[in-house]
Amino acid sequence: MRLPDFRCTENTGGRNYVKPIESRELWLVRNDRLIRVIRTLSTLTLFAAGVAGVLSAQKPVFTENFESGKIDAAVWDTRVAGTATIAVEPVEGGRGKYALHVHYPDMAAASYAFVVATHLPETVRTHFFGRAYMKVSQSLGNTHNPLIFAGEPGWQLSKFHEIGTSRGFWMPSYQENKSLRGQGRGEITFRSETMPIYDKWFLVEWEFNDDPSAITMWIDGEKMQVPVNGEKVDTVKFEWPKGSGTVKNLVGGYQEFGFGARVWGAPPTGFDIWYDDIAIGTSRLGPAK
Ligand SMILES: [Ca+2]
Repeated sequence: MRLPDFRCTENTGGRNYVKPIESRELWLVRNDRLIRVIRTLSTLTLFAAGVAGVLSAQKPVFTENFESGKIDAAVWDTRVAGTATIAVEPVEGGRGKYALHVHYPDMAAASYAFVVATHLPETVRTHFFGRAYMKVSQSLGNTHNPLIFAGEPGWQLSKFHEIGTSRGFWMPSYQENKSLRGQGRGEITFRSETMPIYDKWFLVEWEFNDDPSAITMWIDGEKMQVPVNGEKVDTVKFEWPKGSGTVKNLVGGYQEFGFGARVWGAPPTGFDIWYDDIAIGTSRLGPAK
């Protein structure tokens, strides 16, 4: 490398002289600083790549914003019984133009309407986080209303974790709906003291775990506490059969992810529920970007 010309002229007391060595040293010091800056930048670049890797790991494995304007049959199984209906429709004031709309009529009995995603990857088989924006038209009444579930194949005759409501409050639960009554069928429910927000879009997030079996929920970013044995807890845990000590593999792997509405009983007054910007991932997802 050719060094620059270091000679510089100073005027001291009317005499000019040259100080080449000092300038050369200065150049070398500066060059050394430059190398250190380059090394620091390289380290920062590697760090940034690491952060990007972590962030990409947080990307959802599944998203649905319904902006195609229809229930995509390649993504969703539609499971409907009785008079409840489910469809993708334009929604004023929603998230984008379209959302998933479930209508549950007055006095409807033995009815449900769900869309179920069945092709999610192995990475969310045992443990996953979910997010959805929801709007609920009015009180969901006192009945037990399953709304969101994840479980083994075959819903509604399957084992699954569920988010529903009961007596008008959010209620996470474990459901063994696979076996016949008296032959293992049953449920573990934890009714909260938190009501759904009505007539307004809100964000619901959840963490489902099959090892150990547990559910955590957030409403508009705030962790929902649930009373268990007189104490408020952030996470409800399941043991099945009750008293068995078995707390893992209750669901047997999440292979179906369902969104809709069902009512055990017949609500005097029907209701409407909208879902939008649904996402599933391996870590907490937060609001839609
Ligand atoms: Ca939408």
